[in-house]
Amino acid sequence: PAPVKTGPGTDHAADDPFTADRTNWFRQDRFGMFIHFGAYSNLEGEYKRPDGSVCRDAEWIKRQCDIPMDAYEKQAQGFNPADFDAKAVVKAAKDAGMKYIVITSKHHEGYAMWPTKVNDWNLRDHSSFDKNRDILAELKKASDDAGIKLGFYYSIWDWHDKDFADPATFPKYEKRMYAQLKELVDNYDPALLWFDGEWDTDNPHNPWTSKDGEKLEAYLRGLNPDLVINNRVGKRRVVDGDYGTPEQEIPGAPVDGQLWESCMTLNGHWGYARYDEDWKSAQTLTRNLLSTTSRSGNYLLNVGPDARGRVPQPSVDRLKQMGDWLRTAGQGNAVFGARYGGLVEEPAWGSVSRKGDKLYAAVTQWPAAGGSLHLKARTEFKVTSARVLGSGQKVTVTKAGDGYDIKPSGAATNATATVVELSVDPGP
Ligand code: FHN
Repeated sequence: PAPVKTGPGTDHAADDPFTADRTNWFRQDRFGMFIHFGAYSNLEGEYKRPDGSVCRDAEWIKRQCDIPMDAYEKQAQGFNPADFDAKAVVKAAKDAGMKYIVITSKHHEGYAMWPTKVNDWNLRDHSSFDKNRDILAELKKASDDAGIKLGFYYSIWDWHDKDFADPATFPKYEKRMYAQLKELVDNYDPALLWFDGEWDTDNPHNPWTSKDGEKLEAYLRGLNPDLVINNRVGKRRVVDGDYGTPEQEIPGAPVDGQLWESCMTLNGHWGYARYDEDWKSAQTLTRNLLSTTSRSGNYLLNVGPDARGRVPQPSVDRLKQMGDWLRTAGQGNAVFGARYGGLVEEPAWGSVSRKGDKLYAAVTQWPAAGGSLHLKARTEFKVTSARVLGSGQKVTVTKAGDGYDIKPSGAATNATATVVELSVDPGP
């Protein structure tokens, strides 16, 4: 393939040209599924204390509800996600148009969701689950069969491992962590590792530094040079790893020359919380995806399976609606393989992404009848034609002042967004 440009105006960090090849798929795919699934899921967001009081949280429930470790281990013993259906999870991702999946292999609780040999705090050795099953292996096979890439979230911060909290013994924990990561890379061949918990809030002793992160990153690249690694291996400096990881927000503008991915929940929690019915609409979720793409970012949208391993139906329904919109009339071209518009300023009425010689203006606020939408040009370019995807609506595009006016004929609009495809000649 042609050498990929790096630096401002591209998706690549100026000082990280070799990243280009490794992250090509990541940059094209734009849209992934995050899965938060662990021993916390077994509580489904609620813990009944011995005194009868109820405490609520999701993946942080052990810490936020001050559950003693022995009580937490006891509840985990009853964890039995027998209904976890990897094919159904992958189908839900595919139906959404998602191209990759990142599942929590180990969250801060330290509980490994695979049969690790490093300790017995894991889904095979400490649960009521079928000891012959391996959900990460099931998900890997289903992902491979469906042509979807699989990545693993791994928390550096570990509430269960006693050596984590003591600087004198932290190296022992670090050794176990390296061994677990080697298991994950060797046994499941993930495309991506999503680190988290490289910081600590209650544990000032955690001596983890960016230097440790860089050492870990070098080790992992030695295991597999194609691994895409996020920036949470160090103290979340953007240049650590391959891409930045804003969370629950869409950065205000593309960070020219940087690659990033915004992770968000579908409701109010990462892990499953039975009481949380605050589901975002498919319209909001699709607009988020269009907006992140228009700023050269990826969108990692989360689902939290329940204690039996089932993805909540409201999540599945919204993901299907997103995929249906993306598959309509090529509207997905505004996302897949697309990036920061570059030629125009971001408008207030929507977002603009670019794919080759096409600009995709995703309109979310049409003007009153007779009005038009203005696109302010950042550089000289020509519009050679324009069409609305997904409807018979006509638009005229005319040079106007510092850019172009898009004038719709008639008022037909698309509840989620109306995509106007502009063929452009970007000039020399
Ligand atoms: O503490 C975690 C949290 O539980 C969740 O996993 C998010 C997802 O990005 N990461 C941390 C908070 O930044």
